[in-house]
Amino acid sequence: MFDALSDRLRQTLATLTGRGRISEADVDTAMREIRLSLLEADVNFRVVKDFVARVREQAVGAEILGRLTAGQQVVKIVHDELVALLGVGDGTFHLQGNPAVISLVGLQGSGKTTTAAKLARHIVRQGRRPLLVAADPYRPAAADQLETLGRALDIPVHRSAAGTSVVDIARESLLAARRLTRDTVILDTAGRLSVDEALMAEITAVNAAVQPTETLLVVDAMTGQEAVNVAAAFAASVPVSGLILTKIDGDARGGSALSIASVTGIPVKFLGTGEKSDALEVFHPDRLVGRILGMGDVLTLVERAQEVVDVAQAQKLEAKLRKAEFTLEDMLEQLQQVQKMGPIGQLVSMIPGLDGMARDAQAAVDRGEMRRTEAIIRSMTTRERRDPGILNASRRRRIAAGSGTDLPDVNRLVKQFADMQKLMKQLSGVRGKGLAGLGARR
Ligand SMILES: Nc1nc2c(ncn2[C@@H]2O[C@H](COP(=O)(O)OP(=O)(O)OP(=O)(O)O)[C@@H](O)[C@H]2O)c(=O)[nH]1
Ligand SMILES: [Mg+2]
Repeated sequence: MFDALSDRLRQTLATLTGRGRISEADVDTAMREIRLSLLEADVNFRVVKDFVARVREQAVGAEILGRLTAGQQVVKIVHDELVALLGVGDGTFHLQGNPAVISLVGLQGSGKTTTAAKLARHIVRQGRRPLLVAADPYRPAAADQLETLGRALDIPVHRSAAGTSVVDIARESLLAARRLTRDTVILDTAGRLSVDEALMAEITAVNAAVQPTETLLVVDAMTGQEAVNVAAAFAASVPVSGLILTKIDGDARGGSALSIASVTGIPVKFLGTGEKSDALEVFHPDRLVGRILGMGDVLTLVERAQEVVDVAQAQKLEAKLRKAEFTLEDMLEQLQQVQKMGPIGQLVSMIPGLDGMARDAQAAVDRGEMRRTEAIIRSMTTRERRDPGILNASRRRRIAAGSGTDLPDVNRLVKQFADMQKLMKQLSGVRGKGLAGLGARR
């Protein structure tokens, strides 16, 4: 679905990364291209406007312009802003209570019944025991469809006697769940042709009667901006806790998927990617953006790093980084960790936009600079390690002499440390979830 957008964005960003230094005019050209790509992909125009303004503002900051690898930094900014755009609100899928109640709502044909089966299968794999509920009192065929799906997955389906109200169906299904020792109830409600008061009243009544932990709005991504309007209308009258975008596998341009969370303020929780019961993906904004921009596989990096870095330590480090308390002492510890990770050039090159740094890092290892770095840090006082800002010329000379290195070596390290601090801050700033956060989620 995102192919066209992906191609254009990649092309635009490639012209930036190809160049060492970029000017404000380069940024403007790139922003025009990005704006067009997004509009062509059918992203809501207001969303596009804000997005481009935010990216431009950061990209034009004096810190970036004219610097080497500036283009790559712009890529990073675009990446982070896209993640922020998609990652609105609390994306967790909540299953509290026994039984936990999940209600699926949405317009006719949006994919509720199909998605109910997909969700049931999804949570079975997490060790739960779902009960599917045909909560559509109007069409017996709807219950038949759900029963067929349930049978194929070996998941029981509850249906009440014809003519039972939705609220009563929901209540009865809770009793059925206890009887059948099922811990999760998934309500497949009736769809309507339009967002009307009767539909909203029904959803409100069901919510009051059985208090779902999740009221998920199922929207058809193929309907483009209409999907955004529908979601906004629902959100305005009933408490919707999350969105499920279906038919992402279709040939729509994907713009609704990119703007819907930002416009409605409701997090996307799942994507429907096909008609089969296994075609459901947990929504990870960072991964989708990675796919669209085709940049390095940060998650692979995280996995690799996790194999050697103890999670608790990583989290402690991350907290320090975020509070800018990361010191040279921590760097010393990190150096030792990094050496355990194997070829670091390879590792760092998996982070988008850091190819140049990967080469530098690998070269540093090859030249034995890690050991020299260690010696320099060991020659510092504790106070100096914690606050390199106090390292004036005479202190630096003393450290150089003490570690058997030269003044330029010390200067370089202090500068590298400052750069590293900046980089780590960027890395840990991915929606407030840094390396440890990303890793711990898996
Ligand atoms: N390609 C594709 N088709 C889907 C997806 N989700 C649902 N469909 C198809 O969309 C059609 C409608 O799906 P249903 O699950 O019946 O929709 P519904 O919301 O339950 O419809 P009503 O109960 O009539 O309101 C079916 O043909 C599904 O196979 C998806 O993610 N991808
Ligand atoms: Mg249905």
